[in-house]
Amino acid sequence: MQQFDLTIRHGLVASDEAVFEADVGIVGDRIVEVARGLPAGRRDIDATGRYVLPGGIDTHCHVEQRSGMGIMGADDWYSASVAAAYGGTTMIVPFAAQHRGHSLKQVADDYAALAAAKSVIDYSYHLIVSETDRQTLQEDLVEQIRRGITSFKVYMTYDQLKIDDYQMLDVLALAARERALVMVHAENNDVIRWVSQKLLESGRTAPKYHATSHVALAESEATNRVIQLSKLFDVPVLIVHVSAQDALATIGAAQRMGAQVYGETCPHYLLLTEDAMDLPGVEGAKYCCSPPLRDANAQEALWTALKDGVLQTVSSDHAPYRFDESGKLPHGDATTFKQMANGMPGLETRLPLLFSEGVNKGRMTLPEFVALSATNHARMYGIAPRKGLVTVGADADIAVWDPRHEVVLTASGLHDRVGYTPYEGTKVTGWPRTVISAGRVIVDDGRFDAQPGSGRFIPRSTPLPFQNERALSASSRFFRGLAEGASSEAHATFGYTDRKNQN
Ligand code: DUC
Ligand code: ZN
Ligand code: ZN
Repeated sequence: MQQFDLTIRHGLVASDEAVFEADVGIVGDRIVEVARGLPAGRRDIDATGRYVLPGGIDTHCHVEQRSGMGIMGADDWYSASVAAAYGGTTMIVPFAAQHRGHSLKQVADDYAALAAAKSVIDYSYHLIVSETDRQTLQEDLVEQIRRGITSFKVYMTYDQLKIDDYQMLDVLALAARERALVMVHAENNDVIRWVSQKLLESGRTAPKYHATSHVALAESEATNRVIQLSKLFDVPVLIVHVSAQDALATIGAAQRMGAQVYGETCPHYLLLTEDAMDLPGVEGAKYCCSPPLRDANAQEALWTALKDGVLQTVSSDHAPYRFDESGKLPHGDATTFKQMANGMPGLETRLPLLFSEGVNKGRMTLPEFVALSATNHARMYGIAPRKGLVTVGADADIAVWDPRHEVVLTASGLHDRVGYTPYEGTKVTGWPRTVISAGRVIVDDGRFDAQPGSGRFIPRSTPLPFQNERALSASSRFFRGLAEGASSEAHATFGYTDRKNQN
């Protein structure tokens, strides 16, 4: 019988479909057996009374990245990956962000070097694309996609990052050709700009006006617009950080009509409301994110959308801005809602909150938790089958959860460098007590053991939405061809002629 380097025995293993009693045998960085009655390995973990789950994958977090406003987050690849690991996450996929005028290739190369030097867990990254010139799209982006960076984010808002509809069409056509997943920050820039300007002119500067300016219809309008644009090429899009009912309804309706649209939400939209921003002074800035927190009805709709499959992933959108002049408050107490860095920390708390509020409160099953925290991320972003399930052949990325362990969340008890948590004093039930990354036990009952740079870059393959080949309509073949500058004869072979397209 095979000698294992590591075994996890007597626990309940869960996949995205089932929960079953099994032991897990690991050799090197891989899972080599999942079966009952395995002998103890060189190291043996007793998982009696515990859940043995795939390590979480966080496909939306901001690490060592400058925001559109130019504000640097407090976490680097080391602190972010340590915090992620403590919270049961064994792979992160943050963003290499292109700011205007910068070379996408240079941005990606610089970011790769930072990650390689510091991450303690496996990683990849997406790109943020803010330029749509030929070099960016046809050269640099294509090169990155081919080396395994198969997703990128674009913004429909923020003057410094946003692309317009014309640019969006270039991006979507490129994504269709290269089979890369476009992640969209969908909010209508002009609605936000107009409302913000009027609020500021009338002296309404407090944090709570952030929510007023990012009104829900700005989100649903942009969500609808990018879905419609994606239909020109029949290309998948994923709407990140969905916060409100209208946007959800738009996504659900488009899915029912056959559009390839996917969605993500985050714990803060499920658990906090905009009331948190209405605190004395600028305290509410801690809860300022975009899109903003909404209300209890939105929360209910989001929980339902996770159950119904309208949304596929729950990510942290960890945005590590400190509550001081380096982050949230560039002008101290005089900072207006328009000047505050957008976003809140959440890498370490993402899974404990989802487990406690989701599984333990009966809002989702354990397999649903596994899907939303790991398996769906792996599939959507081309990391499956290597990661996202406790299964033979997969990387040994595993979190052993004690479903009854209680923790009161405090900033000082967490491992990021943000200095505050939006969940200060919140009690969660259920915690990942042992965390294994590629066969290494890196968190063991509060003790951490991994060196900076020990995480590995994971090249990603084609995202799942592109693997479900489906026949393209004549129209989308025509417009895909048009994007490539195909001749009118070629168009005719697509079965959709120039004449048909004249109106
Ligand atoms: N979008 C994000 O994805 N994160 C933080 C702020 C934002 O606008
Ligand atoms: Zn965003
Ligand atoms: Zn984000």
